[in-house]
Amino acid sequence: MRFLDVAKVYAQSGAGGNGCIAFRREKFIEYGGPYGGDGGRGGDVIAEAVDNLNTLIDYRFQQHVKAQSGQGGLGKVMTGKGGDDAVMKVPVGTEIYEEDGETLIVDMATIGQRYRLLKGGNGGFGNFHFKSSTNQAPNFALPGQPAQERVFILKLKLIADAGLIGMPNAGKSTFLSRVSAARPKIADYPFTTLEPQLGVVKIDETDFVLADLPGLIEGAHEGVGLGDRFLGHAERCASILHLIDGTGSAIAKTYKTIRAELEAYGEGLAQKPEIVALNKVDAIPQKDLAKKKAALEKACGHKVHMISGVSGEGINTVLRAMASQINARRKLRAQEAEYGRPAPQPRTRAERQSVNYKAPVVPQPKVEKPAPKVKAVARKVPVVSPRAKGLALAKAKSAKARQEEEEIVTTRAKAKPKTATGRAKARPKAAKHSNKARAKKKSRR
Ligand SMILES: Nc1nc2c(ncn2[C@@H]2O[C@H](COP(=O)(O)OP(=O)(O)OP(=O)(O)O)[C@@H](O)[C@H]2O)c(=O)[nH]1
Ligand SMILES: [Mg+2]
Repeated sequence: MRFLDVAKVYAQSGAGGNGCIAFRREKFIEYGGPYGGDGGRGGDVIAEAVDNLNTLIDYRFQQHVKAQSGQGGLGKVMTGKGGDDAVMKVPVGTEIYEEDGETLIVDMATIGQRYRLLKGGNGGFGNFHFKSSTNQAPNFALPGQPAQERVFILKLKLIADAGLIGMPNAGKSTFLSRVSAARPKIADYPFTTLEPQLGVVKIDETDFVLADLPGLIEGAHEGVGLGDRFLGHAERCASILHLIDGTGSAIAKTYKTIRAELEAYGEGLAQKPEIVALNKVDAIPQKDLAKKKAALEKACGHKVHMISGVSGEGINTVLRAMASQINARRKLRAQEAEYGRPAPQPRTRAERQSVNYKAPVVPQPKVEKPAPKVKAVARKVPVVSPRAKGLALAKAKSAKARQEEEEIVTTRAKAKPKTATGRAKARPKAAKHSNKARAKKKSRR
């Protein structure tokens, strides 16, 4: 089966069914009234990631995906049948883009993931829906919503844990066939491998998927050779094994050429940690071995593995190095999955009211709170200038003196005149109430 990793698909959702205009006509039932049902919903277009697909080849032959339209409403207030959804089955790792091929809509990265790409139209309301006291015989209904249609670009980025990159004839396919049960084509001419090949590798306790990618040459980012489009499959890899043909002469230059292509491709590929291996050591003369290794180490700036895909030398060491990188990422992903899970939703009222309803109910021992410490707060002493102080003093003094004076006056006024016996003198009677005054009044009359 051919490998296809890019496909263009025209998709259309189902239109909604029209509402029905009908009236109830029955023997002995007068004024039956409106009786038309609603139209059925149109089907959606849904993308689903499935396990048993490895290529988008199906979309080479089926480029149009259409969901069913909803049926129109019927009399007796019968709703039309809804249209069936169209499910686009894609391999895990497929990215779905807009027609421009740049705007990512969804990344179908997990098995069983479903995503609605297009929504089916709603069915129109039948005339039964519009009956009211003021319009008891509506003779109209609504049409169903139209279908949506769009073009999608599907790009498959294989979910391999590790990828093999290098120049053509570096021995990538030989390496894959040595470490896995995959049987890719091997030959001593460039571009033997034209599409990615996958194999499952088992080392110690780790199983991982290794992808053999077609060879890269200088200018691949400009489309030279097979171009760099297969590098997309290395984007998701946790580990990248860079193989260099040890029998060649310009080893450092070869390494730098591939690095330049990774840089030119972008997408963070050049920043990924890589494992560098000098391949075909079985065919390198012993005297050149150290020199070539040193040259490559100088070019890449880190450890270089010496391996041979034919004799199997150094292969297990390289696989262990890859497995440790893969395990580190798997651990990270597991932690992400554990901590990043959606929070459980409270279902009952008591749960909703409780702040942390998932926390185990453990009786907590009572801890007596220590008395709160009272802090000594320094009083603020207002800063008063000596002149203001003097003025305030003088003011206070004069106020005091005035008060004393007032007190003396009031006590004097209150004090009653005393007789020789010491008793207070009786107050003189008012003149008009005295006997003399009365006698005077009488005489005047
Ligand atoms: N001596 C020796 N020859 C090797 C080794 N690995 C690969 N070869 C030979 O190198 C040639 C190319 O090997 P492939 O595995 O097809 O190389 P490739 O990197 O897959 O090449 P492309 O698919 O064209 O990119 C074949 O003739 C292999 O027999 C090795 O470890 N030692
Ligand atoms: Mg090959």
